[in-house]
Amino acid sequence: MNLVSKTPKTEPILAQATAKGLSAIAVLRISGSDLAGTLLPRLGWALEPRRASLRTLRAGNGEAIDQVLAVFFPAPHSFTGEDLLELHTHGSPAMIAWALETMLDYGKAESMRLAKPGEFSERAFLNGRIDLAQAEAIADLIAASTRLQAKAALASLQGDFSKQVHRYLDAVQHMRLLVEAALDFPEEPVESLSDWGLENALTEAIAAMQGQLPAWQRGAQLQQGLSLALIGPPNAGKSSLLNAFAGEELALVDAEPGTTRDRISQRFQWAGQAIEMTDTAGIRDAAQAGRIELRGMQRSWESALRAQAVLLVISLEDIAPTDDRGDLLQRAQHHAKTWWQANRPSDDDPSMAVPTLVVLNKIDLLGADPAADDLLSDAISGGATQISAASWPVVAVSAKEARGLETLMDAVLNKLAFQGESTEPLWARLRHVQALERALGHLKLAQAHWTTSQGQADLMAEELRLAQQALAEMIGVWSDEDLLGAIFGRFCIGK
Ligand SMILES: Nc1nc2c(ncn2[C@@H]2O[C@H](COP(=O)(O)OP(=O)(O)OP(=O)(O)O)[C@@H](O)[C@H]2O)c(=O)[nH]1
Ligand SMILES: [Mg+2]
Repeated sequence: MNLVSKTPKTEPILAQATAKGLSAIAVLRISGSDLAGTLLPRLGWALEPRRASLRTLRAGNGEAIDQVLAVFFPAPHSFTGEDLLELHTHGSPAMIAWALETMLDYGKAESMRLAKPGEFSERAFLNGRIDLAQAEAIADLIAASTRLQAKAALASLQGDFSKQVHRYLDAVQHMRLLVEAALDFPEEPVESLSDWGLENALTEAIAAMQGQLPAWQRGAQLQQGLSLALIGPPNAGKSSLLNAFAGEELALVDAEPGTTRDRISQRFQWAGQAIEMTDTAGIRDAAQAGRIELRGMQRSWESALRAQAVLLVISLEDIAPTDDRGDLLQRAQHHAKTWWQANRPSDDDPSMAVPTLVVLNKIDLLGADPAADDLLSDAISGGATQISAASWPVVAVSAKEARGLETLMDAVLNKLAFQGESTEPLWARLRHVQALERALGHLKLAQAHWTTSQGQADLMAEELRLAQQALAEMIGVWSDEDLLGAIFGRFCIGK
């Protein structure tokens, strides 16, 4: 069912696979259909497959360019599926430029050219060495900015992700066969499809895919990074909190309310998770705010809407004092909710739907009060200080002393269901999540056709076909050229 047009691309391609600039060693890669019969003889090299050999690379006039380590991978057992030559040269940019030029000269007869970004991986895909999801995993592995991302991408490169998609594909393929059979034998009553297990197969497939969807969504989030917005009244310590997480003085902090006028975003890593945190202008009664302040506040709400979770920061100074720390947190939660009710743009504002956590800041102001120590030590151990019953957990922190940050981040990840599930997130891209959602949608329609209009096997057949198509697009057994161009265009050159 591979519908990808396999136009043979014969011209050899060449690229520096390592980063540009001065380095000890650089790697040049050449892929082509018959390097063994063309390039190698011209270089005057006989190379044992997959063995490193020390050779002198010479220009056309015989002048020595460099001592190189040459490794030859004959087709089809190479990364690209073609003949692949790797040269480990020394890392002088001038020398590398000379080596590349020389190689292009040697390969002139076959129209050797410099590779486009991702072209080696694209050939690997077109030659069936890897599927599309694996090709994307390579790009993600190269681009990974956290260990967790790298781990997830590697698992996918090794085929974990593709295997799962194949299982869904097999299930849908099986259902298609049943329905097509029913269409081919119209004299059979359609109810017999049920006897053949179609109904069950549909229910099972939907349940399985539905069950996986959150893990995929988390994987895609892992890929993109988790976005958090700091929202709250002026002076609560939002900017201080951003600085505490970032570990540097990014945003201005001042005792004067209204210090922050605009959004400031910072990316950092937390327990392997890439996080983008946005500090926003403090929000207060719009009637009292000036023109610029109003625009800043509007941007704060926009940030809340775009974030995956809102950290509603309030100050201990705004909570009526109490010795009972459970009570204190209750009051904090109540205060936060009242504040939100009074200040949100409108009742049906969509930012209301964003998962929210209450951050009770400035807990250090309780001073040497043993209750404060308890609160913080509890907060640090993630104990009873989080009230999650009312769906807005409260976490006590001190931005000034950078305390309680870990508990806060744990609570965020918990709230977003990042924890407690498999510690190995499944690598997925937004593209995959959307394709899975589409496939699910079609299966549900097929199910609806089954229950509402029994006998409409042709309608079911169409939905199943579309579901299969959506799944197949993920691993590239059914892709169009535009999609491929978009995917491989984002690769590094030399991959
Ligand atoms: N004691 C104490 N003071 C804090 C803490 N966090 C912030 N502050 C102080 O509170 C004041 C306001 O802090 P900011 O971080 O500017 O507050 P903000 O929420 O960004 O304020 P706006 O930008 O005006 O909305 C400053 O004087 C900070 O030093 C804290 O954890 N403990
Ligand atoms: Mg601020």
